[in-house]
Amino acid sequence: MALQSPIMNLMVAAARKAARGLVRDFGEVEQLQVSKKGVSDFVTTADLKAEKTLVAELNKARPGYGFLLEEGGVRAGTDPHFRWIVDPLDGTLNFMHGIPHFAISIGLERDGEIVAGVIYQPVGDEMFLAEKGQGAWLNNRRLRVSARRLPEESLFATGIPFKDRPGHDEFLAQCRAVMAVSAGIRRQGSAALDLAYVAAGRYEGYWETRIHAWDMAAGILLVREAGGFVTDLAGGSTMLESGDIVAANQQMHPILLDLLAKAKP
Ligand code: 2AM
Ligand code: CA
Repeated sequence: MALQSPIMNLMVAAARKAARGLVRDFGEVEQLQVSKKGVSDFVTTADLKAEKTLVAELNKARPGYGFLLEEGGVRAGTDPHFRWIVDPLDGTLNFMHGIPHFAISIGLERDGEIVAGVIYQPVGDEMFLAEKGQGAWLNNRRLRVSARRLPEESLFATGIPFKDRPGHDEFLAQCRAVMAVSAGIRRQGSAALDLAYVAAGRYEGYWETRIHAWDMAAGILLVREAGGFVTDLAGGSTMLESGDIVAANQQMHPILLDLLAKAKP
């Protein structure tokens, strides 16, 4: 592994341990297709177990740090400076449907700034790592955002607001605007992996609205450490609070911001 600091080693070990349980449970999902309710309860349990493992592992090594957890919410720590931001299973709907595109995301915040991030896709064994000032990595390979400069050659990722949430008309307008100028749009169902893929140069850009801090904390650092730009929809830095995020390489970031700003339902 290219990034070898104690904190990275801890985050990687915690992610691998929680992933073993998730992969085992993922293998069971296909057996459970008989009842939809059965699958959803099973996945909720898998998700909670993974979160418990992550909390236990991280807490063992850094007992004072607080947590912001997708399932467990805020857990205050005794150290006021550090906080883990954890999504134990990003891409839950994929997991539930037997689609192997899901990940564990762990971000570490120091005084409000993300300083370390791990996104682990266990089925493909892709470990995305970033540490502030140390670059972004996929397993042992240093990552760099894509060098494509033309929208018509660029591939963008996004996410669709869940059915019981607002924002569908805005989303459709945004898609129309991006579709009209780009090579294509992907909607793969894991915000954490969408960001990791921007860092890896697979997508030129990604945007989504109304998501959560745990979906994006680690991914924000990955994209920035790979040389990309990350802002909210207004070009500011309220992503974690607003839930709106635009991430892209240097050339596509202003273009994507402009397209989204002009897209009106
Ligand atoms: P999850 O799988 O942990 O639920 C899909 O667009 C991505 O956004 C996933 O990473 C999903 O996380 C996340 N997400 C969180 N809240 C969402 C919402 N209200 N609507 C759509 N996606 C949401
Ligand atoms: Ca999530």
